[in-house]
Amino acid sequence: MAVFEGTFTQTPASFRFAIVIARFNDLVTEKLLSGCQDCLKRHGVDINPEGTQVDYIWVPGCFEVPMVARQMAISHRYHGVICLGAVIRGQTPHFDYVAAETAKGIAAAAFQTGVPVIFGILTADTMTQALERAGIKSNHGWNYALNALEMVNLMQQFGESGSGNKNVLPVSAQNLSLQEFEDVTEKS
Ligand code: INI
Repeated sequence: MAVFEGTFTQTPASFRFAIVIARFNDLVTEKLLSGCQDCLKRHGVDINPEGTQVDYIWVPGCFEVPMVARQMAISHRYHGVICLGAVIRGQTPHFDYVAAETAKGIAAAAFQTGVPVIFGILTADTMTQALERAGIKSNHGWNYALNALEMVNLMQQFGESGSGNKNVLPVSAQNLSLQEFEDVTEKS
């Protein structure tokens, strides 16, 4: 038998990430993004949006994150997808609906596609609490990037030997609908 675990030091330059960021509460989400980029960069990932390793996709709010994250995962252009957002409790039950749907949707995107989709959504009672976790005390964005590096490395270990992550299909099989994706992965 064996022990499998992801490492953080062997992220090939061929690995690609999508970062999906919610604009809502962008005072917080921009800081999460900075932390996330800092971690990726210090692990050797080229974070330049003009480069080949990271694409950035902005959406209105957390509720829209899962739909786009799933689409990015289905496209199979990426080894990992990082979702960043902040849901802050207000005076109404709105928080609960947004937070719950975002969590469920992100989990479904990963589960349906086999691509690591990181839940980088802060939930906080107040803006102060959120800011404390987005750079004032620590920056959870940094940890979300680390989680992504660990997961892409781990999934790589389950890939076919020599061909990298079997979940990342060749260019010819990219941009598929979920049904097309399932057909291709069943055959591969
Ligand atoms: N979106 C967030 O990202 N965070 C929140 O705290 C939030 N609250 O509380 O309302 C929020 N709402 C917007 C939502 O994500 C959608 O963008 C909107 O409902 C349109 O679908």
